Amino acid sequence: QGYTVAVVGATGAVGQKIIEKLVERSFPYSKLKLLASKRSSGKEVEVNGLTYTLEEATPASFEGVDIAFFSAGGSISKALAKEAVSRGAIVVDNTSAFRMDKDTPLVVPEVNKQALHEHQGIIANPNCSTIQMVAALEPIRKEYGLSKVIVSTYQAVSGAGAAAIDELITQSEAIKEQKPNPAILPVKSAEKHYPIAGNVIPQIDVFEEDGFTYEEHKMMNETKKIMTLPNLSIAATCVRVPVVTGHSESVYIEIDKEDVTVDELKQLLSNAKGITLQDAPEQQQYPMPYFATDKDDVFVGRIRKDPSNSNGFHMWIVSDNLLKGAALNSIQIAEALIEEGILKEV
Ligand code: A2P
Ligand code: 11C
Repeated sequence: QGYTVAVVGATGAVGQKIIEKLVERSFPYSKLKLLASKRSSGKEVEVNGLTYTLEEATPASFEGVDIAFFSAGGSISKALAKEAVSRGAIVVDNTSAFRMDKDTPLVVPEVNKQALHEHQGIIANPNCSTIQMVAALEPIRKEYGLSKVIVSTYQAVSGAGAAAIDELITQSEAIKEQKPNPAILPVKSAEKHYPIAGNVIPQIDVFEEDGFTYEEHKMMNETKKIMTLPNLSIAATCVRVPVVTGHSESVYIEIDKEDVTVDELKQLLSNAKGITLQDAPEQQQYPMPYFATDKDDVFVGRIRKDPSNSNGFHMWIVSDNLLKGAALNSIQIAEALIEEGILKEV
């Protein structure tokens, strides 16, 4: 007894983590449908001791599915998510396809679980760099209010998919030959590609008219929507670094309350669910992506008061972009749908 679960993009960097987390967290599934492109159709994968055959994702794949996790790119979600909903499934979509639609809840459960009740069949999982930031900022907003955010990211290549991981590894192994032949980063469809090994690329996703990239717009717009702060002053600079997994963020915030101390912020964050405070400079203790990999929590450290604004604080936020940034948050959304009685009992 349990739910029929589909994973679309089951062979991808995030899809594989979704499968891992379904098993690890004992998600109550009785049937698992692993869907990918035609290229993968017929391949076999083992999950928790059982062998599954990958199928091509088509509208008919969703017959009888209760919950479908989509992580195969925005165009696949646009083509198939509504097909899944029309066949009775609830979709948790990890792409940007529906995030800003007014009828689509955009959810980080510890921030806005109640938004799930408004769903019309699709629930959007936010962008990875947004999730870890709002998870860390929500306890602060709740206690002290939040008026401004300026964030610069240091994002891992796994955010750009399995092929980008291969690109970094291949280039790193051949770094002395200096013939990197970049083909994926910064944006697969863009005219120019740059090496990522030994480099830092200040472009994630495509540029928009105002000079910000789509990734930067995602961070700004999604944060306002999730935190229900439409007038929040927020700006993002998103940067790709040669790290396989784990996004890092330098975040400056301004809060509404006067005279809050660094120790009070630390105390607040150390009690927050899903947050690990790693902030002991005297012991060189601070979050790093190397150590955040394969961990569920969002790690926060380097908390300092701004030298010229007593309402301003700086901090460093790190999390595994494939877990809390993607797969884990998606599963937590599904778990919340069950807890809230939204996903029908089976
Ligand atoms: P496939 O391995 O068959 O190409 P990543 O984000 O790591 O690049 O992974 C992308 C995921 O999206 C993979 O699982 C990939 O499957 C899947 N995918 C790509 N194109 C399609 C498609 N047309 N239909 C369904 N899944 C797709
Ligand atoms: C990256 N944040 O690191 C992106 C990946 O909107 O879900 C996630 C893209 C998205 O490249």
